[in-house]
Amino acid sequence: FLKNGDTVGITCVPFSGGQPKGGVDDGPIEMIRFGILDQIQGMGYQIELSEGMDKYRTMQPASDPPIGNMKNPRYVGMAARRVAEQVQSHCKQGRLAVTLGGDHSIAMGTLAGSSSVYGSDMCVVWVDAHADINTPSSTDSGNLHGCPLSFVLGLCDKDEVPANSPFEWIKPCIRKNRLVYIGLRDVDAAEKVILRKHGIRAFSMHDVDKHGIGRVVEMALDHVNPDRSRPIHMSFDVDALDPSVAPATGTPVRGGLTFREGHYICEAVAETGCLVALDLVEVNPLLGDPESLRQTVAVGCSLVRSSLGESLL
Ligand code: EXY
Ligand code: MN
Ligand code: MN
Ligand code: MN
Repeated sequence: FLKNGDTVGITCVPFSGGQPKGGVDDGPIEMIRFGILDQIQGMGYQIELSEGMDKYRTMQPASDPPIGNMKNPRYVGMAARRVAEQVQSHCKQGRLAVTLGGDHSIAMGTLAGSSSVYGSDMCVVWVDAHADINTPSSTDSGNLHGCPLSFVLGLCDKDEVPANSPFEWIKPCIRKNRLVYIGLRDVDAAEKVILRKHGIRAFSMHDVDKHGIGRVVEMALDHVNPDRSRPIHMSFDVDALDPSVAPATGTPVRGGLTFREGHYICEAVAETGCLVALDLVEVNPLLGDPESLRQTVAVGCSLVRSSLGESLL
């Protein structure tokens, strides 16, 4: 799909309401300071930036008490809805939609937005240490960055998303057999039940060790996109990488992807020519020393460039 002169539509989402740690809302600005916009243009793309990124901070409601276990539900629901509109607008205009987070709760918006244009044939490659598939009732932490997939897959019961819910606007839009995970290693017991019940395919770090990253990516793509003809939305949580590679993130889990394994996934997806949307989330510049920050921001930018085909010859 992607050619020199094509347009990348970039949405910056300085948002941290899906989890308790401040700082992840500065992820996008740090990536911009590091030069991500110039880097993408330097690869030959035009760029279009969604407007009003500051609005994600000012739209926080004055009062936002929990609904059930869910924390900041109105803020998360409203922000994700705006993300959905911005991503949808890029996709409608044929731009590759790149979204820079922010915590991973914003993916309910990115996926709602991209799938509204590409339909239910679109497949999702979710690269993460975590499964992010808790439902409003299964989440122990109440942090909505651990829940985005349950909403877009339509796994929530009616009483979990009633008529006046902040998430009522999210329609089931991703098919269970069009979702595949790579990198999992910290999955809640309730999430394992959900994955098994719905037959959702997941390649954990155990699978990466066993088969190697080349084979894992091939099997993952064969599952969701056997002919390499369907549009792909990749949602890349930087905590999929080992904390030695990406230390500045809110929920690090040891035993993660190496620098090369992470990049290999991006390169292989770029190689399909099917990428239509990319999320790069959970970079938290406040966590750790200046060198951890620089390293994490740098690797985030480099994963974006690889997904846009930088390393293909
Ligand atoms: N499964 C845990 C929870 O639901 O709280 C941890 C979720 C962490 C989510 C990070 C961003 O990927
Ligand atoms: Mn995540
Ligand atoms: Mn994660
Ligand atoms: Mn838990």
